[in-house]
Amino acid sequence: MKRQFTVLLAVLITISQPVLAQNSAKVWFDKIDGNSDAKVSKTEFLKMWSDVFTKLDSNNDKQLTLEEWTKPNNKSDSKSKAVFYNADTNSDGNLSVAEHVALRTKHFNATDADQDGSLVLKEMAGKAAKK
Ligand SMILES: [Ca+2]
Ligand SMILES: [Ca+2]
Ligand SMILES: [Ca+2]
Repeated sequence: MKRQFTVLLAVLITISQPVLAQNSAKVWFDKIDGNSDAKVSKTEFLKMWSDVFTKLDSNNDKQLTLEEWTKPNNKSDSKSKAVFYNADTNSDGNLSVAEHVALRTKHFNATDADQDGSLVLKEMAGKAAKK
């Protein structure tokens, strides 16, 4: 189970890389789509990110520091830092659960091209490819 999660995390990280976008979007999609109806609802999407949050929050204080945010991927590049600082709306240097949910909700809405409240694979792959 733990190993599976690591794989999922790796897939999530990879999704922002255009070369592998199509493939990894499919893998990612199938993982999140819990009831396999070929749609990812906002609930499924946020549930998945809430699991990621818990996993990243290594000291379980319900706050992600920049270090916790970047450590698992070894990604201390400026892009993931920028995402962190943007999401830290009260600028206290931590991402709270609420700030994280707000960030992912924004992502969801941006990815949901036809605004029907669920994501299909095409919408996810399209978003990843555009980057
Ligand atoms: Ca923490
Ligand atoms: Ca904050
Ligand atoms: Ca949609």
